[in-house]
Amino acid sequence: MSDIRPHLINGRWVHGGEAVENRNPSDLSDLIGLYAAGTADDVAQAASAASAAQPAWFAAGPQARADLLDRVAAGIEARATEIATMLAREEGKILPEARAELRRSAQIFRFFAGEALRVTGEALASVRPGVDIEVTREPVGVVGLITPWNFPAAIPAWKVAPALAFGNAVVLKPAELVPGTAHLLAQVIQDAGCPAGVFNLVMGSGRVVGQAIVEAPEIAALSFTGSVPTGRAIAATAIQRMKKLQLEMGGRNPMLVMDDADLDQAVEACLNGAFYSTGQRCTASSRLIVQAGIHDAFVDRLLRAMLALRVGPALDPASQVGPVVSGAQLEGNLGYVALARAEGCEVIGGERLDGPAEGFYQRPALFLGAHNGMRCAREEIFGPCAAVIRVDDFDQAVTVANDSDFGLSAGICTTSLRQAREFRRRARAGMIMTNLPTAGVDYHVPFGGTKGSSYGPREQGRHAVEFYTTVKTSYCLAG
Ligand code: TXE
Repeated sequence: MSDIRPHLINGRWVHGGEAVENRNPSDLSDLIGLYAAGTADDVAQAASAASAAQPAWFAAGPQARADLLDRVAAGIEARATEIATMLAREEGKILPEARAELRRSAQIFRFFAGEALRVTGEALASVRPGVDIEVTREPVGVVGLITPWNFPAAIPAWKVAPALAFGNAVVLKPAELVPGTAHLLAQVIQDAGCPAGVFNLVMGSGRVVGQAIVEAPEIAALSFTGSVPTGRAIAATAIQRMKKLQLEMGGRNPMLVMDDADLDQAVEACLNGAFYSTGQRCTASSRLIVQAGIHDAFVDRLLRAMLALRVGPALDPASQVGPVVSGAQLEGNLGYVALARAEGCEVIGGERLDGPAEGFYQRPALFLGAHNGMRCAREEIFGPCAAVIRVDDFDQAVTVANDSDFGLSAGICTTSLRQAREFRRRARAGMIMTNLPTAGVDYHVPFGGTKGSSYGPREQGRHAVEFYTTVKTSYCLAG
């Protein structure tokens, strides 16, 4: 029982009855640990503790909140190697990527430490003489945070940090596959002196713990990152309960490679965007829309670079691409590889690979000769697979790019200022990249998309205040 990593509820480490195994996708014989699987009762306790703690946390003022977030940032930095190793071990991301994610998580906490001090309001004269009006921001109360497995540190960080900065209390549920990183993050937050009940961690399944968070009456707002079907299901329940919502879901992000692109730059951007982090990024460049004149040279170069990528264990310094996160995800990816063939693509790569130990290794894949009507080019795969779509000109490229249910990130490789500018205006996506991979964003600016990719206010940067606060308008007749 004591070997089971506990939840953090009301400032205490709480052991649950059930436990789930956390296994390393690079080596299935490596049992990382047993983690408590929460119940609806655990969530009820966490939500009620959060609700009791939240008013004092807001009243403590912005300096106390800024100081805590600063100490959390320092705590993450102090334990960065330990947490990054856990992240690489449980998610399969190679260690340099895991380290970069931890660095970014600390930066996010520091950024929001500053933002705690920068919440602004407005003062206006009323249309009625002698009356003053003040518009101020207040916390929404208790927020429920439901996070995915692909950024086990950074996504919890970019939800927890603004929530706490603006005076909310939190119940966090990490994805089932990656409780270890969240558990270490919870230790850091606890060790930094977070008041009891202000931050709560309940681990476990989406069906039980996630559902209970969505339904808990004390929880006023929900921020979710994950798949489209889960996002839709959460939204349906949350709307019935009038909860504030922020959903970040999938992408099938287009990357245009125009005839005038710098070939080296385009190959590097597409290699990174499509295959780094094993393609498991919602911003991955998974539709490569390539103009006819550069198509063959580009595909030839990209294929050679792709086939040279070293797929291997996350903690092996020689690895450039880690394993797929889970058996179910690998099965899904292999299914899309077979589908791409059945739909008429020439598929290079994509097969399951043997590693030094039993794990979920897959060679990156390109689906050549794809068109935008194919399922293998339209649906989110979330693995190291990219479809290559040949187009004649810029207008066709933009039309194909925008013909998607998603609209998260969109990129263009071109040396033409006119085309780059035109693309920025016409692309229907929340984030536009010129001569850069569609993935890889800064932490101090808004993150989010259009259409099926996102719902509700943007995450990150100064825009995060929209979701994590509510506005109060006060009228005062003096004297
Ligand atoms: O996601 P889920 P999964 C996509 C990607 C991937 C697919 C499945 O295509 O192949 O989703 O991944 C919790 N009520 N993305 O199954 O199920 C769940 O426990 C409340 C894209 O991991 O959406 C986890 O914490 N919560 C994505 C979180 O929701 C529920 C990143 C996400 O899980 C719940 C990850 C419920 N009923 C996957 N059911 C991105 N856009 O970055 C599940 N959860």
